[in-house]
Amino acid sequence: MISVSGSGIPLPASFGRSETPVGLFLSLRTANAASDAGCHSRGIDACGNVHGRPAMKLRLTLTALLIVAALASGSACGDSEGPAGPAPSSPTAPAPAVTPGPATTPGGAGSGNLFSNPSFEDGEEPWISLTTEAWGTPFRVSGDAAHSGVYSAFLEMRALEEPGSKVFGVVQEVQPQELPELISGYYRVAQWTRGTDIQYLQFAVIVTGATNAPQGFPNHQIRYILAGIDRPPFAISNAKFIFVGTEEPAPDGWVYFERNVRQDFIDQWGAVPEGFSKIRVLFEVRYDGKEEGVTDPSADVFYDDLYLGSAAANPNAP
Ligand SMILES: [Ca+2]
Repeated sequence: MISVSGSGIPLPASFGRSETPVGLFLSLRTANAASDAGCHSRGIDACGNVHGRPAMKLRLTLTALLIVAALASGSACGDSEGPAGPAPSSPTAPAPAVTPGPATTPGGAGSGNLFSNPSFEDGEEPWISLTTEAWGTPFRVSGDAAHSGVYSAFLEMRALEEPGSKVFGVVQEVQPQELPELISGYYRVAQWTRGTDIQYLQFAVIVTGATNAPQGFPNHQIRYILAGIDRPPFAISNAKFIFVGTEEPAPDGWVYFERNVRQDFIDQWGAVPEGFSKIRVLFEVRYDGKEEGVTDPSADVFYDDLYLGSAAANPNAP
């Protein structure tokens, strides 16, 4: 089974940050346990609350003597303190892991589109490609093809010798208060060389932090297969697959796609997600389960005019 992060679920940046200060604090405590002077003079920050408060309140000679005696025993800032008590606050303390985002991400030209720069006419931002190991060459904005305007997002899939998965995609995160109703857009496949069984186009909707969804998952996903395969590419517990198209992609020509995301979450996960912190949407071409040394899989794929919003305001309706 492939990792649940296969289509891009990197650990949030705050995850790593939150550990560093704790580790640093433990290091300081360890160091101070071996340094009587540092422990005693720095009070709360260096030694923790338990030892800090009495040292500040009581400056009686007897107390000082007792503390010196305790330090001499090696226990004042040592393990006897145990893990109780939070890490000390400091200017370098990490921000809370979850902070409410803006109500909405500005849409394209007041269209009600939750995606910014949905037609790639304003450069790359805020679209990104992920940088996890499974991801290949990042997308780039290209003038070689466009459904509207001059530009589109270009994904150039090329296979490496190494076995397994490789994802080529363009991604945007939004933070609406409610799950949008509709997702739509266009893709165009300019070149397609099948070189392995599991080679396909998909878009994926990943909802993080839903409070009313089945618990025990890092997030809740629906992966929409657009072309290339007619069965799930692998088992993954936190994703449902919907097959929008299962044929080999037609060469050239823009292909329209749309799905009612709200209805799909009801059908697949039992409810429209609520209370979530963000929605990540990924548009991809990729392969999975490739054998080592096979370098035949190849594709040139464009995405353009991507939309996320109400069905009534869908500008892509053909
Ligand atoms: Ca465009």
